[in-house]
Amino acid sequence: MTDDRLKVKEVAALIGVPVPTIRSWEKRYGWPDPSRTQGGHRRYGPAEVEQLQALRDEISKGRSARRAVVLLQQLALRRRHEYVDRIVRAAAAMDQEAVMHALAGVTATLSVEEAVEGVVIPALREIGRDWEQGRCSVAGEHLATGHMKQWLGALLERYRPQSPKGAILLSTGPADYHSLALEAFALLLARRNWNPIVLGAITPVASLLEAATTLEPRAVVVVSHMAATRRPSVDSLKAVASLEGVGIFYAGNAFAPIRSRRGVPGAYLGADMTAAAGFIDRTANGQPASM
Ligand code: B12
Repeated sequence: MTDDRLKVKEVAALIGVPVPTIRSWEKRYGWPDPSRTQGGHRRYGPAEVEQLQALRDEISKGRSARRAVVLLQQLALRRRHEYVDRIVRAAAAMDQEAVMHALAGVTATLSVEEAVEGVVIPALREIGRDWEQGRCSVAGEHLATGHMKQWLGALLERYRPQSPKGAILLSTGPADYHSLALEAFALLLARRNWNPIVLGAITPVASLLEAATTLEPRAVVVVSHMAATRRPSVDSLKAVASLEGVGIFYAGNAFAPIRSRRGVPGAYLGADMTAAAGFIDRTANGQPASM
C-alpha cells in the first residue's frame, strides 16, 4: 500500500486553512499531532484531517481555539468509549459487519495512538473478560480479533515509513499465540519512522536468532502474555542478548510481576504502549533514556 497521507500544504488547500494557522494550532494545543517523515515533514492521515476540519468548524461558530480543542478532546474520549463498546457488543453478537464498521470509524476519526491505546487494547481486554464470564463465545472472540488483526496489518502498511531509521524485530515468545498487542505496537513504531518486522506468534528461539542475525535490526522486542509461556520467551531473549548493537526489550503480562523479570536480559517496557514506543525510539537512536 502506498502512503496516502497528505502534506501540510495539501491539507491547507483541502480544508481552506492557511499553513501557519495549522502549525500554530499544533504548537499551542498539540491538536492534531500528525506523524512525520524521517526528514521531519508532517504527514496527515484521515483522522488528523478530520480533527483539523472539526477545529476549523468550532472556531467558525465563535469558540476560542483553546475551548474548541478541549471540546474536541472530550468528544474523542467519548468516541473511543463508543468504539470499544461497539466492538465488544459486535463480538458477543458475532456481527462481522458491525466490527468492520466500527474499525472503519476508528481509522477515519482517531489518531493511531488513540486507536491503539484507546480502542484496540481496551476492546481486547473487555472481549477477554466477556469470554471468561461466558458473555462472548470463542467464535465471537475469534471473529472480532481476526478482523482487528487484518485491520492492524492494513494500517501498518499505510504507516510503514519509506526511509526508516532502521528495523525493529517484534516477536512473541515461542509458546505464545497472543500476537495482537505486538501488531498494535508495530504501528506505534512505524509512526516514529522505524521499520517494524513482525515475526508474530510462536516464533522458535532459533528462528528469532536467525532473523536477528540476518536482518540486523536495531532492536528486538519479545512479548509474552501468560506466566505459563514466560520461560521459553526468556530463552528467546537470552538467545539475542549477546548480539552487538541490538537493543533488547520485553513486555506483556507474563512479566508484570517484578520477580518475573529477575535475570531476564533487556529492558522491560511496561504497560503504556505509547511510552514504550517512545522509549525504544530514544534508546535505539543512541540517546540515554529511562522508562
Ligand atoms: C485475543 C486472545 C487470544 C487469541 C490471540 C490471537 C492473537 N493473534 O493475538 C487466541 C484465540 C489465539 C488466544 C489463545 C489463548 N488464550 Co487468549 N486471549 C486473547 C485476549 C482476548 C486478548 C489478548 C491480547 O492481545 N491482549 C493484549 C492486551 C489487551 O493485554 P493486557 O493484559 O491488557 O496488556 C497490557 C500489558 O500486559 C501490556 N502489554 C501487553 N502486550 C504488550 C506488548 C508491548 C509491546 C507492550 C509495550 C506492552 C504490552 O500492555 C497492555 C496494556 O496495558 C486476552 C484477554 C486479555 N485480557 O488480554 C485472552 C487471554 C490472554 N487468553 C487467555 C488464555 C487462557 C488463552 C488460551 C490458553 C486459551 C486456550 N484454552 O486455548 C490460549 C493460549 C495459547 C497460547 N499458548 O498462547 C487468558 C490468559 C490467562 C492468563 N493470565 O494466564 C486471557 C487473559 C483471557 C482470560 N480472561 O482468561 N487468545
